Amino acid sequence: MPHHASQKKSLMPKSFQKVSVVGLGYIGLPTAAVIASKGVSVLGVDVQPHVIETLNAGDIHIVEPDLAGVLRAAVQQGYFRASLQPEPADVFLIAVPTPFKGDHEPDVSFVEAAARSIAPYLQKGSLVILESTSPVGTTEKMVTWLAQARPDLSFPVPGGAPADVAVAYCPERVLPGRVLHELVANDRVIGGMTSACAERAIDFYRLFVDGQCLATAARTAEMAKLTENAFRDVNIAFANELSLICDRLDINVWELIKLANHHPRVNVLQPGPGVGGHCIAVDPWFIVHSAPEQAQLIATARRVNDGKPHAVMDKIRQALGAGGVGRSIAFLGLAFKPDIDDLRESPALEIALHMAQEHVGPVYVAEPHINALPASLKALGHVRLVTAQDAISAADVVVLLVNHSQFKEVDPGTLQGKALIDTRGLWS
Ligand code: SAJ
Repeated sequence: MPHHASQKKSLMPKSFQKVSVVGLGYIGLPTAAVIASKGVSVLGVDVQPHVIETLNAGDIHIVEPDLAGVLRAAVQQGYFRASLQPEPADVFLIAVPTPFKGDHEPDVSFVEAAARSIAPYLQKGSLVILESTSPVGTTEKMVTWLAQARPDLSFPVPGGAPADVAVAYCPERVLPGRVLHELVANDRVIGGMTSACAERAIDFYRLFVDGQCLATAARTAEMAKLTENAFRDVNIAFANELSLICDRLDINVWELIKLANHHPRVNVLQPGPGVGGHCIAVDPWFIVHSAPEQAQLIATARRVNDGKPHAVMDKIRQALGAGGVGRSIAFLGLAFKPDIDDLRESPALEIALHMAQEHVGPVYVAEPHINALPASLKALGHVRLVTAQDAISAADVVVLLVNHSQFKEVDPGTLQGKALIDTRGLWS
């Protein structure tokens, strides 16, 4: 280990000298890299061999500004290493996916598998932190799984006595595209199984967080994360519903919102083609699933936002008209939000794919952040990935799905005579 590295290490509290991050995705990997950049020895654990190989070679498998440099430095200086197998550590931080299955039922099986995989390596004094967005009660379940696997150790119960292992829930709050900055700058909600667990976890987060660390109970912290994303979802649903109402009443929704937002206590968000990504369109269902009778508004907001792509598709069908067979469509943008390359759970992709499946005429797609069409679109045969200008020139109907900065530079003159559906208000 280089000389300056061991100097840094000596500044670390003794109890946090080795950290294991389980799950090296959009949250786990940046978190592991930032902790390693502080001179702490980090082992990243993941179930995918190609992820382990990529990271140990000093490369990254996800797109996030500035992450590549931080990770590469950590690997070169010997502070970060990836493995398929957990090892003993002082802190275990779990950041695995929590999707939903079937009828929006949360699937915490990855959390269970991660907890069982680290259980053999726990010892007196270990700290286990869950960061995955989880239904309320998951941290308590995790304690049960750990305790089953390790009857030789004591684990905390809410309000109970001190235990051998400390357990806390600490949700991530970072915005894709700004992760490295927000990981350090954002305030953190830190929910301990007991207040001693919360204090221990706060000592740990202090290693790399500049924002406030706010102590609470694990259940409250679980709900806080779900609340934040449900709040945004409900507010976007309000904007999306307004856009439908304004279509019916022949009012420009963008102008309307701008005007309403001049009120000192009104801040309406922006309508769009629907809500995408892997958080806001998923997490509110965790609340609905745990309290279906009470969570009426949250469930309705989800349905409003999930319904928006269908309303956009109806508009496209109308614009194509009865003689739509030979007409051409341009879709501008496939990502789930502006200026990123992430197509996961993207309403733009959903709309482009559905329409391309039912439309026999030419379909042009402009998405400046990708080099090749997703397989689902490519397989159709009549869809081409082109520049925005080429797509507009070739199309009868132009559908703007994502407000990428690049699309702002489109010459409005080239839109003349085209049927225009602007789902983001970029040209309205
Ligand atoms: N959207 C609109 N109108 C708006 C704002 C957003 O239609 O006015 C759409 C976007 O286009 C996108 C979707 O909503 O399709 C979600 O985008 P986003 O930027 O609101 O959020 P995410 O999914 O990138 O990140 C969110 C953030 N949560 C909140 O802002 C409350 C982030 O802080 C979380 O860490 C992240 O979810 C997460 O991982 O949970």
